Amino acid sequence: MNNEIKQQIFDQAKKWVLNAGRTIKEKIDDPFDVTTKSNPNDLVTTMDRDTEQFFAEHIRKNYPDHYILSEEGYGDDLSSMEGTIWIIDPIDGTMNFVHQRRNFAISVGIYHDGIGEIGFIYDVMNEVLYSAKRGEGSFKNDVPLAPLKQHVNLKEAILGLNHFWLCENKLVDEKSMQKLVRTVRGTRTYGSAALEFAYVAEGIVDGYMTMSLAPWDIAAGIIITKEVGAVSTTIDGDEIQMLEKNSILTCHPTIQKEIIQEYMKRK
Ligand code: 2AM
Ligand code: CA
Repeated sequence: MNNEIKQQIFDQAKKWVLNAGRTIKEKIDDPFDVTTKSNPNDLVTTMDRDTEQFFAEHIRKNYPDHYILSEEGYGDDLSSMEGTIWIIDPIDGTMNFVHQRRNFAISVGIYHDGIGEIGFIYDVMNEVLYSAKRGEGSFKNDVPLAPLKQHVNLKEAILGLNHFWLCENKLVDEKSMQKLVRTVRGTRTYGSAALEFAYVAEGIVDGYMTMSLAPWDIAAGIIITKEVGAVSTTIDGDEIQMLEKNSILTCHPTIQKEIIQEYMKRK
């Protein structure tokens, strides 16, 4: 993707993200329908669907040769990362949206032939836009984010993770996770994967780990964190496959190996 086209798509996508955010904020106190999807805690609202439809309609009209991979059904059924693909979560953190009316984000990652080129994570209620173009750094409301500091000691790190890691589960040894929680300085659970990625990019959290996320939860976050020097892999240290569900460890590079080797004990 050449720079001129990239800039044009970036400017256009930014306008749509801000517009969609403004609409959500204006309607935040309106009643909306809540239904469940894969499980009783997997929520979707009319706002999720309306926002995704807004993006899909605009993308299809303006970029008919682009593809869409998205959460609520307005996207394409894709089997390859070839071409230009908009990977969209209209509301990441729907549970927060429903219960708290805050701490949710719009997440848009734009990939070209499998390479992450443009990312937006918009914290709607705080009106904070994280953005990145590949090779040009990341920004928070147009102010450049500093590259991550040189070194992080795991003992002084704050990690984003939820409490399921510590419950008995089929994936990892919870005893090993308990040891990790006792080792680090602190843990946080924000409930929006996109915002957790944004906080890693901002350097206010040193890592974020999660057991299973869809492409739209991570697409923008991977681009925005990479630009400041964070690394994203599965919890086994493998490359993320964007068309599948993945476990995720995104963190400062100096703690990545230690977390994987010392604490991610598979069952
Ligand atoms: P969502 O709000 O867009 O569904 C919550 O810990 C994070 O995990 C959110 O980013 C949420 O995204 C994501 N997530 C992905 N799949 C989920 C599921 N099946 N149930 C709940 N949260 C899910
Ligand atoms: Ca969502």
